[in-house]
Amino acid sequence: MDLWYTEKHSENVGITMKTTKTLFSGKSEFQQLDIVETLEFGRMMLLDGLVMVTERDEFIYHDMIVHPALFTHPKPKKVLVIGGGDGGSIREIMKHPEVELAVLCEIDGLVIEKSIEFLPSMAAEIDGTNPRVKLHVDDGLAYIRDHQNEFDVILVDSTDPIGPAVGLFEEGFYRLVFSALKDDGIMIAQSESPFYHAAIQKKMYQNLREVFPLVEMYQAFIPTYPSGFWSFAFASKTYHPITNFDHDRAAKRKFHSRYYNEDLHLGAFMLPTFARENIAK
Ligand code: AG3
Repeated sequence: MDLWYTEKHSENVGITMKTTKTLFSGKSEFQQLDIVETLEFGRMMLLDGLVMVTERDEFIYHDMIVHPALFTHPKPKKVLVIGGGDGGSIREIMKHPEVELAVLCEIDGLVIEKSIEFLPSMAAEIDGTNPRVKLHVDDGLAYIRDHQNEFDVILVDSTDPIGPAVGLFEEGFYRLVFSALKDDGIMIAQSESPFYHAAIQKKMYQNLREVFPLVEMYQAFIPTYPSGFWSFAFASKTYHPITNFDHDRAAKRKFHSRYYNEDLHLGAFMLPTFARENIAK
């Protein structure tokens, strides 16, 4: 029997993968969670039917949500991840020796629990054994409301702006992130596909510019996300991702990264014209 899974990327287009078994399927208080085995991309986690991560291409997303900010900030000691319950972002943050503490604030405890069980290559650092990692099962909005002037870097590792993540794309949330950051803090947020999500990007970058003095977009190639062309927002109080980039520290990094490198860091901020236009002031 052939079992194929499709995520629709628009009314008329989708990505389809052959699957061999379902490892977990269940509903939490917030969303539907499925973890399936695919032939081409290894294990895959879906939230409300949308591809969040696959074992084969998650390295691209997690390299790119973490390393550009951590090699731009001169001393990233305290980092917060909002969302990211699969643990992939925390795994990459832990490769930076400057980081003393990484806090994961994920709204859905079931995502953490099932990632530890079925996605160990991502979740290894969130199983409670690393003293540099703290876990909070809480709404990101509620969490940062109680934290001011505390973090060097905040990563918003969210789903699409539908369901529980809607609030994470709004100006009010960005204001809370701004105050939770120290005076020279950086925020990174996944910012959807420039190809399919122009309207979402326009609003999101407008909201960010209301709050942060410096807002840039950078791109990555992620095969299993809509169009394969994905983006991240770099929002910052002082440091610029190119002029303040610590090229030397990135070039001498002591870990292997299969997507990120010191040259790609610069190239990722160069955008095709249509992507630039999505976020034009
Ligand atoms: N964050 C999900 C990005 C959105 C994917 N969208 C989609 N498939 N329609 C991934 C979290 C990884 N830590």
